[in-house]
Amino acid sequence: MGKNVAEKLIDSHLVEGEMEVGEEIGLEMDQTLTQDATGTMVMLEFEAMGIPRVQTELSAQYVDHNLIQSDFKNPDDHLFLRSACKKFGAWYSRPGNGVSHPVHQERFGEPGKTLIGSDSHSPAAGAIGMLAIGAGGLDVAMAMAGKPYTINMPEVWGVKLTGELPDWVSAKDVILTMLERHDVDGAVNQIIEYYGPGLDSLSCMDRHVIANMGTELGATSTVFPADEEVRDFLRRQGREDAFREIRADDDATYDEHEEIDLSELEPKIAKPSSPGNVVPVREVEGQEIYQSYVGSSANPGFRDFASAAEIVDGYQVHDRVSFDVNPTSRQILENLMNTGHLQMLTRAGARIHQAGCNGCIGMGQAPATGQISVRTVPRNFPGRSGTKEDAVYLVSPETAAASALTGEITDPRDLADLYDMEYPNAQEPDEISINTDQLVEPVSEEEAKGMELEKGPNVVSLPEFEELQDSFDLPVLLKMGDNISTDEIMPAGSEILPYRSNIPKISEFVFQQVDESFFDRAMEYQDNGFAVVGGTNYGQGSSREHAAIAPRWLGTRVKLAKSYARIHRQNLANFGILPLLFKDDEAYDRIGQGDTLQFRNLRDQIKSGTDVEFTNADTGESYVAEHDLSDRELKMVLSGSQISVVKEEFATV
Ligand code: MIC
Repeated sequence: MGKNVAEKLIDSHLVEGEMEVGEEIGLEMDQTLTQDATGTMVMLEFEAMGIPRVQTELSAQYVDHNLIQSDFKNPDDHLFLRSACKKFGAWYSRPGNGVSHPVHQERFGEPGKTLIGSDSHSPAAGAIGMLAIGAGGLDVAMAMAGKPYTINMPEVWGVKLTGELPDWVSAKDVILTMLERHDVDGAVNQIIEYYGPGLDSLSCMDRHVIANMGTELGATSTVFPADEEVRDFLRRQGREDAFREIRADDDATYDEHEEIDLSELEPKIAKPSSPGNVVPVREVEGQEIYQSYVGSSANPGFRDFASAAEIVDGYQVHDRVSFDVNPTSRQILENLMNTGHLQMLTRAGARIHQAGCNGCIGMGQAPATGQISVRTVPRNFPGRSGTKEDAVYLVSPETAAASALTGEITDPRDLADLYDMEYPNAQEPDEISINTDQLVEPVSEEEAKGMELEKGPNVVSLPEFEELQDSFDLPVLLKMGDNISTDEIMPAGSEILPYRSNIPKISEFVFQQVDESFFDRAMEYQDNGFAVVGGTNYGQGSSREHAAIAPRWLGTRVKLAKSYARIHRQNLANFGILPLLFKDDEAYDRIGQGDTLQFRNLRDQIKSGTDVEFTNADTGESYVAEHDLSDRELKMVLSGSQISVVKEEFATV
């Protein structure tokens, strides 16, 4: 039987298990991607494993998140990462060189290869026919050590694209349409594969937009075929040699199927505060905005900036609007300079920031209180912008630029009437300027011998976690609803991100968005432990393992939820928190914040089956929850963390 692209990629890297939907499979990982906000922890974990050099074909470390240097913390981390790259044999992309996902696609992406990244948007590389998966840092450290990455074999969901996008509508509107149809958990345990004639009009960076935000649908990954467009992309990057055609066989089938006629799409917008809260721009137009933001890994292409530039060219943005432009990379900045687009932006009033993630993760550029910010970024979870009462709307660059001009949410199609403007349809030039100067090559193993890791005072070693106890009385310290994101569990922002290398310190901010008293309450129970309750899709969003490590350090032993987001569930297991599932909604309804849950004989219960019985000491009721841990995951939970398991394994080699 014929294979689709996802199946071909999986098959060629399968080292454990069978390609049966739901079965645990092990995949060999050719490449790893780490960024600074998660990478410091990855390097500390890699160090803890005691392996001298990375075992992958290629590992690259980017510094793109923690760029503001308001004191020693972020620069300490940068130097630590530089030294770790030299010692362990990874590429180092210097601060200001650009956002990991697009830079990786341009410089190192290779059709047919696998990539695991400690950033949830790593699937963006699926744009050029790679199988790229986001994961927690520890899983990436394991891949750097040459270990296969384990997932449950996902379903493959084929999305056939037909037609061509109308003027003023672009790739962001395609993925927002998917989110409008399927919401933030619509593709859990699925790989989305786009195919069909509609692909011809989507460049590789357009595909990157769609693959990047497949994460917002909860997908394990997104893939596109490696076709002539991919060859051309690699040629422009001076790397045509890396091209290899990968297409679905003619008789390939999909587990799920869907069709999008691109010519029927219109500008879309995701309202606060969920990427799934999508409506046509028309429905919310006319509302006054404070900020228009262009950039991030969700709209990283030359065309995204050039389109915005051509829209504002010759005009001034509205005097109320902060028009923040975050170039993707030094290379794109250089190309925008060469073509004159940068000047169009600056003349129109754009505030040009250094190449990086910046405000996308609240590292600067926070909006004014309660004011609308339209952004081309991938997510708008509450408070992520750095402003607690924020109102972030996700849009295409066209909608962002149109709104910057008018000072209100504007459907870009109206520019034709309002400004007598033709659709710019900007495209990347055929010959581009290539700049690799800020990518530092790994040094040889010989040279790396004797090199030391440069650990400033901000880099604190990982705490050790004790094994799972057999009996617990755990108070429910917090009960939450559905779709709680990792931004709510472990917030980002310029104040908190610099503590990513310091678990005890960053733990002070856990659940700060949800309940400001959480940290103080948690400290009372740190030794005896506590439980936390959530609804469906618990832990959606980022791959940050800090959303598991910090709650664990505070004393979380058990989480109970209706369902978990894939990466967060794995991070919980990696750090010894037992992720239990409610068997029915009634138990969720009957457990209240403050109740004490009594677990007895817990180790035996989880070893001998999937059911876990426990009692509510306050009501006397008993419930049965379940776990879906594999034997491998069970070991981690029982021994307190995956690190203990790995240490034991390496000690016996
Ligand atoms: C994000 O977009 O949420 C982040 C910041 O890139 C995260 C990684 C992190 O928390 O460091 C992600 O997507 O995984």
